[in-house]
Amino acid sequence: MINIVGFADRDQHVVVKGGDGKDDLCVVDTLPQGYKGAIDVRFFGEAGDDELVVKAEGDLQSVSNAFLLADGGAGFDHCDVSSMVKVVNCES
Ligand SMILES: [Ca+2]
Repeated sequence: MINIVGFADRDQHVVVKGGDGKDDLCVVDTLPQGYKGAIDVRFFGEAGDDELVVKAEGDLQSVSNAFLLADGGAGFDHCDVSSMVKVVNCES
């Protein structure tokens, strides 16, 4: 489980890579009250059959620009994401 807790006055730029093998990865991005920055969170399962959970929570009202990605990569991957997250290469 990876928790991302941003600062109210800073942009977020995050890349997580699972590497080879079967990964069970969970990331929750909790935005503080009054967050006005940009979000760029990219989550890669890479090779193997992965379980990816990517969620954005907290104060999303004033986010200036958001890009959240869950990319399962090769293998048979399962993704569970919140509404803002773009999903690619996930089979279920
Ligand atoms: Ca994969």
